[in-house]
Amino acid sequence: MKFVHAADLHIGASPEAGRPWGRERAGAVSLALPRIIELCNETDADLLLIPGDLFDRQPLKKDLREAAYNFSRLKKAQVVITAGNHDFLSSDTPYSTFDLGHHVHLITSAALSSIFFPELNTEVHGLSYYGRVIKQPLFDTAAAPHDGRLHILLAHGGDADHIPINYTALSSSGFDYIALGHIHRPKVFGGVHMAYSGSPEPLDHTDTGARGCLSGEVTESTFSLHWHPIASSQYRDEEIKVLPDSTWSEIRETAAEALARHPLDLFNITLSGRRDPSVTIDRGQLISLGRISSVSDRTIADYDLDALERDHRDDIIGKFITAMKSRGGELSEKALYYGLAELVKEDRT
Ligand SMILES: [Mn+2]
Repeated sequence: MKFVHAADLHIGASPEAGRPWGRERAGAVSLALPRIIELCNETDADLLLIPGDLFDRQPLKKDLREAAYNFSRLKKAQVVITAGNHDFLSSDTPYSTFDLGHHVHLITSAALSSIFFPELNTEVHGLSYYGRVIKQPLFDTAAAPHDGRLHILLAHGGDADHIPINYTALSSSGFDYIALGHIHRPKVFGGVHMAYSGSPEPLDHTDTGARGCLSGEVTESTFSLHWHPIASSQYRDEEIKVLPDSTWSEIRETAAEALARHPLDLFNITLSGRRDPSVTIDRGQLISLGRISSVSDRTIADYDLDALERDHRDDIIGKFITAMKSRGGELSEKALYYGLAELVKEDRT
């Protein structure tokens, strides 16, 4: 049985909303499902497994119509979906009853239940959320029967408020594959048939690294799993080391060069090191270079300590320098520079 495992598509999410590249990011999120469908067709998959948060919130009819159209492009695969904590089911959501296609199966049960595919000799188990929070470890007691069928589990969760998971217990539950959802960073568990596919597109600036989905094949005796980085871009953490003689233009140029190296990607810029006290880090100017999602300034002003101590020997600045110098150690040195930045600021006002 060949499968594609994709979770946490969060259709309808608009990361980076309000930024010039926000609409493009929203477009990338909505393009993930057609890409996954394409992968199903290319790999000749029998099943598309979606363990939760296909949608970013309870879907409207128009969201469901779009999804149904995408699913109609599948040449062979049948789809099994469970609802997660974002797109949880309720009595009034059209999600529970909408016809997504004869080959698309939403498991609507709040307790573990299953769908059997006789032609694949495969039974897919799962449950759907009916609220944002489930604190009970509903998957820990799941067990696959020994009945000659292949058993697959869809499991959305893994933190205290969203079905906590004992991965050791789950890995010995006898399932031929456990398709996990909810954690957006992909994770394949070594030695056991269990994985988080992660979200196919990064959804937040902390989602650094490649994003995509998984494909695999399981038989009674063999198992394989492949990673497909299908995301249109990724977040990168970029550190710019500032030196006491770096000018602002030079710092800005270094950031621009990093952007040019990965023109499709998004950046979290961290500035570190010692800067000339007259150089001001202008976050707005950096962000206006484009595709910079966050700027963190960890630079400290590089003061001429001896000159300052001499010039200010009768006031608090000089006394502070003398006191901190005598302490020694890396921490005191940091405290000295941070404290000095504040004192000098006050001295000027
Ligand atoms: Mn989730």
